[in-house]
Amino acid sequence: MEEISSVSVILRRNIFSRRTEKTFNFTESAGFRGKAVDLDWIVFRVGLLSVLYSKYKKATVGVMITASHNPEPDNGVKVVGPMGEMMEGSWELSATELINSRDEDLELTLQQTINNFCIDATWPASVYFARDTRPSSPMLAEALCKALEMFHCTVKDYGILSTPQLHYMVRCDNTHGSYGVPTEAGYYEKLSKAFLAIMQPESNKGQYIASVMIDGANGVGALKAADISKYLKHSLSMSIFNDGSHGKLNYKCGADHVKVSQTAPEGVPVELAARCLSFDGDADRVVYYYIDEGGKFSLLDGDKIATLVAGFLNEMVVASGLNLKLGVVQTAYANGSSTNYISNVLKVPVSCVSTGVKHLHHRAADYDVGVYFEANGHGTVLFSDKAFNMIRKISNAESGDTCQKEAADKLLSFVDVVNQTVGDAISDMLLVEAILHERGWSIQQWNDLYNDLPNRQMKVKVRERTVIVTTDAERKTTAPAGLQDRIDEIVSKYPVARAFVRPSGTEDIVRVYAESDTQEKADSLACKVAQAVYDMAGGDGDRPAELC
Ligand code: G16
Repeated sequence: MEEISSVSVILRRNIFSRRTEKTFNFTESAGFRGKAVDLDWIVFRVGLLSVLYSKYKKATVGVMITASHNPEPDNGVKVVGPMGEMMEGSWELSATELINSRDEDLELTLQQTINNFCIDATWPASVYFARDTRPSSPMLAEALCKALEMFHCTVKDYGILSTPQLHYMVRCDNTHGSYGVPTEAGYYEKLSKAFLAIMQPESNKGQYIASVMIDGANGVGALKAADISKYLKHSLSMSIFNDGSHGKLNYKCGADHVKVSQTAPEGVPVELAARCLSFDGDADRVVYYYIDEGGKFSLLDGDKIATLVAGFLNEMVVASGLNLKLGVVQTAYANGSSTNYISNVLKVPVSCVSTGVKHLHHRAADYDVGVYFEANGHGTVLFSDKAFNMIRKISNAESGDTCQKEAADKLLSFVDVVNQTVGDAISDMLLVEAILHERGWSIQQWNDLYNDLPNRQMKVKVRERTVIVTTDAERKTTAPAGLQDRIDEIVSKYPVARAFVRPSGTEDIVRVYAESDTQEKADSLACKVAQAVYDMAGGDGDRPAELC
């Protein structure tokens, strides 16, 4: 590939040259994240990677510039595969090598990637990209463009999009429109048409059927929620707060803040019993919450969404007369009560995988209908081709059971409300609202399905977080030596307790999760486990015990 030599020319001019000796990791789910000021050269290299990935896949791929839930000064970059999935795991190593390669070796590393993956260099690459609302994103988009321009590939710059919107665009392009139209209007039209078919606002005499208060995390989700509201007629009234007009991205607001702190965000006048929800910075996560009559804050996180969705879809599948395998995929963060509810009340199979959407997405694809949600609110539903075709067949049948046909018709609308490419805060909100409408439930009735075990998450700063190595879907550690025994010993002193630790893939910290039968015990357990991590894994800075 002759274009590769122009990479060296650019680097010789000191543009986008590697500016540090530090080693970086590129992960499939989170891509790469760090302080935005240090990232232009990394984004440039990810641009080169995306061109090779497109040639390898012989399809359009995507690049999203975002650091999602991270603070505003951070930024990051992710690569999206042709069907809207995350980049293949086998490319993670090459991505990491490309980022860490010395400038003088970059040409060779690119060539090695071409050889390793037997890439047809003549294939015309196609890369779609978008960015979130961070002030640093335009500068990083320019670095990306510089890489793409060198390869004469098809490039489409969507400007500001939510992460799931970009995933949707890439899939639409590669399925030649059968998944949808690869424009923002196409996205809004697809979702809203399906939502309106379920909600039927015309029957409600100009009154809104449902209403929500949205915390947009001062990010892209606020803009896109305002856009789709124009398509939703009187089906859903949205009051949007933290819309980015003032206030910092993800600061004391947004899905991650609400989930971890288990408190309402700043900037949202949470009203009694109102359905409130928070998106994260790139609108791929959503969590719900409300204040009850006793003034208590209740959080309905990804686990509550998964149980609502799985319970409803399971009933619809049965009502359609179909024999489809429906299952739920969770991670170790899933509240123990949710897992019990899914297995013992819904009687639906549930599996646990490592953190990161790509793990959940992959496992969910084993089911005909796979519902996956991380407790943090990141998730979606996958309908296999088999499931879709069977549902459509019942729906299109000219004779047959009317009730089964009605259920199948409805299921088809649900299929189209869902963005199956990746977790999508807007699509998930519509999915939840549609199910609550079908059930006739308030947020409190939804919450009453089961009681969460009290739980606590903490962060521990250590010198090198990769010293923590995990196994069993991150529920146990294998290193440093003795840490798991120490955690087991601590946990054994608490009733109905569980705790685990794992290195974060998006921040330079170790995460601790603990649950027990009271909030005090969950807090105390988290503190003790955090202290064990600090003591045994090279703690840095404040001792957790002092923060507890
Ligand atoms: C990203 C992934 C999520 C994952 C999260 C974990 O979230 O997309 O699937 O749950 O990272 O973060 P950590 O490894 O720091 O716990 P997001 O929303 O920030 O892109």
